[in-house]
Amino acid sequence: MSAPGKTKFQIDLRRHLREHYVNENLTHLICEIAEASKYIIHSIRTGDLGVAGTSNLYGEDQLALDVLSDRILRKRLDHSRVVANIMSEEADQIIPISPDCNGKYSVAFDPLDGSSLVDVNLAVGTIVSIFEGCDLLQPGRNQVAAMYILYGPRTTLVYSVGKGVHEFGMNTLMEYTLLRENITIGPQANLYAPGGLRNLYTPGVEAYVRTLEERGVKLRYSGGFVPDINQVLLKGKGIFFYPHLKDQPKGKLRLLFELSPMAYLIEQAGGAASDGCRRILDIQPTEIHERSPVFIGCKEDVAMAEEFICKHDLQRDSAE
Ligand code: AFP
Repeated sequence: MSAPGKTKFQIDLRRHLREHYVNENLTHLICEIAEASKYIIHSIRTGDLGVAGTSNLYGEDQLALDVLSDRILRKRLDHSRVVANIMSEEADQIIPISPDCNGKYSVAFDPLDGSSLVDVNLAVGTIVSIFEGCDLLQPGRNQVAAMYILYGPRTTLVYSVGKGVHEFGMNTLMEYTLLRENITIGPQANLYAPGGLRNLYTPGVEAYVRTLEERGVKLRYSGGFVPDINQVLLKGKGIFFYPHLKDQPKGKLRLLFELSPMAYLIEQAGGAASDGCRRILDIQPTEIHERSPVFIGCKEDVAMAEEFICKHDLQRDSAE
C-alpha cells in the first residue's frame, strides 16, 4: 500500500508506519531504533574489533562492538520517553526505564547478534522484540512488533507490527526507504541452514536432514542468525534450524532476544516456527535468558521437523 503518486521507493519508514496506522508512540520507538542502527553501523565500520575485557552472563567474552552496540541502543531507548523496561542479551537483568506502563513499551534486544563474525567480514544484525506495557516475560504471540537490522553488503531493516512483513534499505542519505512490502514465504524449502555440530544431532534430527538432502535441498549457513533468517525470508524457500543437541537439550539460541522476534516475523510472512514440538510464539518464558531449540521457515518443512522430532525423537527418548 503506497501513498498515491508516490513510488514505493520514496516511502520512508516513518511514512510507512503512519500509512499502516501505527500509533505515535510505537512509530516513534521503531524509528528511534532505526536511528540507533546508524551509530551501530558506524561502530562496525570503524570500531575496535577487540575484546572489551568483560564477559556476559553466558561467560562469553564481550567484544568491544557488543558493548558499544548495547550502549547505543540502551541510550536511545532510555531517552525515547516511550519505554518502560528494556532487556539486552548483553545484560544479566531487566533494566527499568520508567515505572509508568501506560502507553509505553518494553523492549528485548540482541544489539549485535553474530558479532564474532565481524572480524571475518560476514554479515551481522540487531534483533528487537517489542511488547506493550511493562512485562517482558510473555509468550512471543503477545509481541506488538518485531524487527531486525541486517548489516551486510547493504544495510536493510525488516519490521512487522502484525500487518505483514516489510523490508527497507538504507540509502546514501542513511534513510530507510521501502524495498519490499508484505513479503511472503512459500510452503516448501529449497535451502536449509543447519546450526550446531552434526555429530551431536539426535537420530530424529539426523533423519530430518537426510530427508531434506534427498529432496535436493541445498545447505546455506553463514553462522549469523540474522542473515540466515533474512535469506529464508527473502528467498521465500528456506528452513533454518538450531536443534536440541545431545549435549545441549535446549539448543543454543535465546527465546526472548532471537527466537520470539524472528518467529513473529516469519509467521507474519506465512511461515512457521517450532521448538520441534511447540509453536515458538506459544512458549511461556520462565526466565529472561531461556534458550530453545528452533525450526523456522517454510511451513511444510517445520511440520516435517515436528514429525521427526516430536513424534519420533522425543517419544523414543522418553521410552528409553
Ligand atoms: P554470537 O552472537 O555469539 O556470535 O552467536 C551467534 C549465534 O547466536 C547466532 O547468530 C547463530 O545462528 C548461532 O550463534 C551460530 O551458532 P554456531 O556457531 O554454533 O553454529
